Formats: sequence, structure tokens, C-alpha cells
Amino acid sequence: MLERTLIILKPDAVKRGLVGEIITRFERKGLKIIAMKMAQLDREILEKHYAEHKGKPFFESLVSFMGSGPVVLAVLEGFNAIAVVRKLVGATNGREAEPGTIRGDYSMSQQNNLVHASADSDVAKREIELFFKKDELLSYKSIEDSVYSKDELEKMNAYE
Ligand code: FUP
Repeated sequence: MLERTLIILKPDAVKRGLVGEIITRFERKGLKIIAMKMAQLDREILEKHYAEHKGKPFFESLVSFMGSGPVVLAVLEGFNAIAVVRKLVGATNGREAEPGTIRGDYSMSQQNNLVHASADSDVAKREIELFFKKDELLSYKSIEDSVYSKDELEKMNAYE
């Protein structure tokens, strides 16, 4: 299924100069970037974004870390993009994440784990709406889209 998902390159990714490296991994995988921007997130939007974690012992620290510097936000599109992106990102704790994943290769921390990715389709919809206006989501043909029609792409996906 063609899906959209939100990624946030966290302040540690920006400060460590890993933005290009991380975005490259998503691009090379074949995910389409349909929106991207840099922002300094305030407490209000972070509390909405992490509402499910409110009250947990790590909540204050998490919100403070996410507001400690600019982030890069992007919307990625592709077949089963939500699960594919979660797999590329790896387990929450960088020390436990598999080598080959972004967190597994570049993070030694549970909190400073470089990248956020939407957990499922309901969450993805809510998170994309929280950070992007509709007209910021851009539509264009990638090389693959130009070679194959959408119908052909969907058929190929079905027979994989
Ligand atoms: P993930 O889906 O892997 O991004 O992780 P969660 O949604 O479970 O948690 C969101 C963020 O909270 C994590 F990226 C890091 C932080 N966190 C902690 O700092 N400690 C914890 O015990 C769990 C999560």
C-alpha cells in the first residue's frame, strides 16, 4: 500500500552533522521525499507530538532534548513506507539496535537516537498534519514513477 510517514532528524543528528548521511539512506532505499524543512520545535508542539508518553519518567527529558536545537522534518512516501522506514531506523535504544540500521550504526543512546519515525498509519496521519500544511506536501514523478505507471507499480508490488 502506498503510504506516507513522518521522520524527524533529532537535534543530535543535526549537531553531529549526520543530516545528509541519514537522508541519503532513505533516498537510496527508494523512498520519495515529498516534504522537508528545518525547525526549532517548541514545548507546545512537542507535547502534542509525544502526547502518548506524557506522565512517563522520561517525558520531561525527552521534550527538553527535542527542543535543545533545530531538527529536520520530512515526509517520505513509498509502498509500505511506514514499516520500511521503521526497519531502517532500528530499535529505540541505539545500543540494542541492529548494525545496518541508522540507530544501530550511529547511536549509543536510548534518548539521543538520531531519528523519529511514525509508528503506524493513524500516527503517521496525525504527525504529518501536526508538522506540515497540506500545500507543503509536494507531488512529483520520481525516475521510477516516470518509467512505470502507478497501476503497473501497484501490480508489481502485489506480485512480489
Ligand atoms: P521509537 O518509536 O523507537 O521512536 O520510541 P518510542 O516512541 O517508544 O519513544 C520515543 C522516544 O522516547 C525515543 F525515541 C527515546 C525516548 N525514550 C526514552 O528516552 N526512554 C525510554 O524508556 C523510552 C523512550
